Amino acid sequence: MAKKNTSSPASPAVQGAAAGSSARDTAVGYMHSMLLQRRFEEKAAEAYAIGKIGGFCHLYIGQEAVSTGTLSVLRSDDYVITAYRDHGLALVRGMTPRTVMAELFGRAAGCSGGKGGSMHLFDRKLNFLGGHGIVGGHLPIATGVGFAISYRGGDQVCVCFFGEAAVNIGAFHEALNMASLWNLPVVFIIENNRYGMGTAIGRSTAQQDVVKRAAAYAMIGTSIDGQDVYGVHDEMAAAVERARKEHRPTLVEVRTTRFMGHSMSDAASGTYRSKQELDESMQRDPIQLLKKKMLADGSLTEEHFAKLDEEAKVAAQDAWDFADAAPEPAPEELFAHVLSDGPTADTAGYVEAGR
Ligand SMILES: Cc1ncc(C[n+]2csc(CCOP(=O)(O)OP(=O)(O)O)c2C)c(N)n1
Ligand SMILES: [Mg+2]
Repeated sequence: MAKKNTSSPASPAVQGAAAGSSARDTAVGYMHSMLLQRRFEEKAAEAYAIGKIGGFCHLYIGQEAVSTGTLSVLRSDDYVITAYRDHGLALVRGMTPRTVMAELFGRAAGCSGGKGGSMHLFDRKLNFLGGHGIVGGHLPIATGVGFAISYRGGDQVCVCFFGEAAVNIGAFHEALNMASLWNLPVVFIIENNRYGMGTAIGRSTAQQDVVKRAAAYAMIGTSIDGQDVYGVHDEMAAAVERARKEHRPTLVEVRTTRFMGHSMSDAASGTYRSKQELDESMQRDPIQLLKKKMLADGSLTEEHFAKLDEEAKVAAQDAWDFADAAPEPAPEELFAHVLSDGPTADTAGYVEAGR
């Protein structure tokens, strides 16, 4: 695989949320994080429209407070796993815009060597375990990660994101049941945007109050507003603490809205949801809600907002330029990473220790 260039003009992590930061720095960090995700994906949409990105491409626009609020409470040795709507989470976890965009463009400098694309973002060093295309398929993996943490006596936590449609998949039941039975440190996060592709939750799910499912697994379940980054942070802090200290999993339902279509191949509204419904949801844009709060409490000015926004746009454009100029994978890469070559320098320790 070609050596990756990971340098980038903007740092994507939720800087301001680090312990000891001032309330203002935390707020600016949240804003930086959400703007970066938004402007990055707007660029990705543009690239998709002119054919620079192929395959599927599911945008996270509208849901940025969920990734920002949740990942701001994690340690770097915790684990993050998600479904295919993964660009925002990858950026907030610390993957560079260049590495993510190169993957979307199918270039060798991408995090998966350009062979995975939008749905398969992965970074072992960041404990970012994907990017999974099969609805609900990664939930048992999260439970397995929780088991591994517990077996080794660690105090890390695994946070697992999935859409509300995944609660109807059998793997949801298996994963939550085992996680609770074995007291595993996993936080299961339902990003409830009320649609699974073009199907409204009312047409697919008998119990629409999805968090009630927690009772079936003797697990604490909470429901929160996903557009308020502070609310997300606070609830996730409690759930992560419960996992880390008490070794108990939690089911958190985060109510949110995707502002775009299910993927780049369908319209944001006009088919399965009305423009009016979408317009009303967009009144609660997480970026605008945070901006309003910060302007009111004096932690932001219009000029500072414009500067942060410009930085995010520059980072997104830089990622595009980098990806566009990057080489495609070499033809022989077709045969690499198909079968295991055995232990590598990265994995040998685990194999030798029989773990
Ligand atoms: C097992 C399985 N069945 C069907 C699909 C096709 N599919 C892809 S996304 C999707 C909808 C999932 O919706 P949800 O879980 O609410 O996540 P969202 O897209 O809203 O983030 C479906 C049915 C799939 N990928 N995997
Ligand atoms: Mg959904």
